[in-house]
Amino acid sequence: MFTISPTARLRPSPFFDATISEGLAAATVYNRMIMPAHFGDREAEYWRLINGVSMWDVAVERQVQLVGKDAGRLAQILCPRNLATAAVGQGKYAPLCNHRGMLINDPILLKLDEDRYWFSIADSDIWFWAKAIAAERGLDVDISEPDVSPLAVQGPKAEDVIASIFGDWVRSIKYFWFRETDIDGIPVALQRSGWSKQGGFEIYLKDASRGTDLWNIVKEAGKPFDIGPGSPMTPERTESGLVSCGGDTDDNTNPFEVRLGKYIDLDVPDNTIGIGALRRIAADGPKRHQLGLKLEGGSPAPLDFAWEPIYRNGEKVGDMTNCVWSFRLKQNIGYALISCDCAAGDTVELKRKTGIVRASLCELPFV
Ligand code: THG
Repeated sequence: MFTISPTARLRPSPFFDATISEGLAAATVYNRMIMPAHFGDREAEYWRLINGVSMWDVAVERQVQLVGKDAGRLAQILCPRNLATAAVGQGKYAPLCNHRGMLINDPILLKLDEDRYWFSIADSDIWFWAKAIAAERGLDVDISEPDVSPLAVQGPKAEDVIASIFGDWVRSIKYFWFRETDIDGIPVALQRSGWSKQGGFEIYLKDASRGTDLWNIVKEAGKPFDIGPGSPMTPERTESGLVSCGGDTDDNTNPFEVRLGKYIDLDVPDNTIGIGALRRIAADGPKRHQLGLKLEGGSPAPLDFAWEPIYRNGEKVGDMTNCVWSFRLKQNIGYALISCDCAAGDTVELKRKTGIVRASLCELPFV
């Protein structure tokens, strides 16, 4: 259809050459980097994730590193989840909000040391934000982007592939915990994590010059398990109820509306950004919530670039923020960000480009 023109502003991943060799067929842009989207057969890539093992270039999950005496203080100022209990070697899902209590990113926070952290970020410029807040608050912390690029290995056979590379000790790594290690002289951090509910690991490459080497090590170790290239998989993440921050959320979406309230601790210190607003929002009670949508009609019709309005009895009640063909449910499914007056079981109407489509609301996850 078209190609993306290279420019120095658009940083390639260390795995870029490898993904081109694998036959990259489509890409998107995320954190001002190119992110592989698929390799030509979405359905085969989907079933490989569900039944086997898939490897994904997710270097776009860029790291914002905090180092120094006040690194932990800054992490807590940025994040309205209580981080006091995080241990060295532990990762935590750590939604970030602005001063209005609206979501701006949903990183995983890795605590590498008492005074060293990485925010592994979703698609927004948290390094600007972190630097500005640290300067305004006069904190003793250095903020940088380290040479770190995650490679995800996901699916029910991922653990066997990772164990065959690193050893059986990886089997006892707990969810979101990680260890720094190396393989063939390539420095990495290995974490049990990844943006799917099929299980797996992420290998954080710590030397960008070794991207193709690491890709080939995983590819070779995965051969007995029929590994193949893939990417963060919209059908699977939708079936599984994972949130895409910036996709399912906008500038006016708070964490309680998209099922992230369990990661917000209202008793974090008063200097945490957005906590005052979040306490008010929690006290007022939710106005909107996130539900699943099951669309009538058989043909695959994904959401393209924008949210689509949802109506009930002629009145706009919310937006469909995501819509994709589910290979397991064999229907179009999506997410509704919708008035709390609407509940699972209700029928609504979508005004789509193709015309009016009826849909029923359900609880998430679908599977
Ligand atoms: N891996 C790494 N960094 C990332 C992502 C990733 N940064 C951006 C983006 N993805 C962050 N978003 C999420 C969202 C959800 C989860 C992981 C990353 C997730 N959630 C589980 C759930 O919702 O069920 C568990 C969360 C919990 O209970 O702690 O896994 O993929 N490196």
